[in-house]
Amino acid sequence: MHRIAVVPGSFDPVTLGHLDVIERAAKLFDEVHVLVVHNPAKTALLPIGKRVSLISKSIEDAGFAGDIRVASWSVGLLVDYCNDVGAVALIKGIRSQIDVAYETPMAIVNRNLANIETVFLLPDPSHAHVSSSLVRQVASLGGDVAPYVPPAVAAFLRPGTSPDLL
Ligand code: COD
Repeated sequence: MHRIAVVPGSFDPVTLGHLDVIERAAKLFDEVHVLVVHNPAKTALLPIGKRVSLISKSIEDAGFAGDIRVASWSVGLLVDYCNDVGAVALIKGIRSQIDVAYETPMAIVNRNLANIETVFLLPDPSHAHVSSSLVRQVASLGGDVAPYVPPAVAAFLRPGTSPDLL
């Protein structure tokens, strides 16, 4: 059986923690869709299309093995996308008990809605403190985000990058 999993997120921007989870997912599933989803609870830094292109470039640069596709979704439930592409699982990265508490109710609702299982993956501990919101804050104050993000994102967010490009 060809098993498809979806790795959803805001990815605003994609971080080394996200990439770690994407690489682990690609080792477990035959096909992985990295899905950029607008989270209305967060104020966005990058437009969706730019997030998609930065993820694609970062995956290509990292040279991950496996069938990894990047897409975006804004028209309904996450599980609707899963059903559309025939995915059997959602993948969520877990950094701490806070992530477990945030993700568990969504995992149960997604299973009730469409029988889609959620798989929780732990990143390498070196990425456990990394978040997109931290990266957005450091970048907006002119700091260097290179330790937390793939090179393509660091180059894009380097101080001096025109806000018009964002
Ligand atoms: N290491 C490992 N994992 C990480 C790291 C890190 N350093 N940083 C983030 N992650 C994980 C997060 O825990 C999360 O699982 C994922 O990566 C994405 O993180 P973000 O911050 O990019 O994205 P979020 O948290 O804003 O999630 C956006 C979603 C749209 C995925 C989320 O809001 C969601 O699942 N919404 C459900 C929409 C829906 O259909 N609702 C109805 C039923 S619940």
